[in-house]
Amino acid sequence: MTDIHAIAARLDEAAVHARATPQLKEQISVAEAYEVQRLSMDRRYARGERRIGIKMGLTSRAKMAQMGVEEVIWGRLTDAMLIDDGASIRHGLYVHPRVEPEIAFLIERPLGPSVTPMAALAAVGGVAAALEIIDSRYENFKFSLTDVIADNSSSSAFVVGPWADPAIDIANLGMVVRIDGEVRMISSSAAILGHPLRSLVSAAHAAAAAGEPLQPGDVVLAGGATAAEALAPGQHVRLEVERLGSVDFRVEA
Ligand code: OOG
Ligand code: MG
Repeated sequence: MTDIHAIAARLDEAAVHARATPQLKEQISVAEAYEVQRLSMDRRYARGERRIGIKMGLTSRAKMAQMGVEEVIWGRLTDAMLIDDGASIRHGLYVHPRVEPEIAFLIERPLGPSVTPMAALAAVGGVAAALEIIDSRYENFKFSLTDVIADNSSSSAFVVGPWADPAIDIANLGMVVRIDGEVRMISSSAAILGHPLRSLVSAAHAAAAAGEPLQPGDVVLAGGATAAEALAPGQHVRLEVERLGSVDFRVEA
């Protein structure tokens, strides 16, 4: 019998000690992988972390192609993962961190499991440029669909820019990432499932189905609009999203 508690403990330890772990040998279902994720999050909550939202993953073609997984996934975000806009992260706290440009939503009204994009938008209090720092706990950043789900969809940290008016049309906004001033990634918010609101609809569904529906104050990350880039100590990363504004952070050793 597969010991999903043992898998959750192994993945949590890998994250805590920033040490890569082999991919899962166990054949588990997608439902079991989400159960592992929940159990690993329980370990974080027991250490005092608080869930503050969820992140969607593999919502763009570029991300699916980069990771070789063709399924939209989700994970939980905690207060310990939230980095202040303009602050620094410590490279040594991660296994092999990467960064990707995203759009964030701030939830203002509860969201049930089946909402239309328009109903989802009506529950949003703000939208912002965001940078997600992902860090797979698996060796060489290689994983299967169930591996990555069990690993909380590589969640490790995120930075959110100033909240902008949700009335701004986010269908097709230019997104540019500069690393040390040099343009390194260019995309559009349309790369995220054709429209970032589709990702929010998926998030509402996933969260409610897991028994933890989106609540006022929750943050939702819609997913990377481009393939992710590896981070190195000393870098300064800045995302500018047309009409929404910008967000940045630094990488220390
Ligand atoms: C999985 C997490 C994907 C996104 O925005 O697509 C993700 C990974 O690529 O490690 O966060
Ligand atoms: Mg992401």
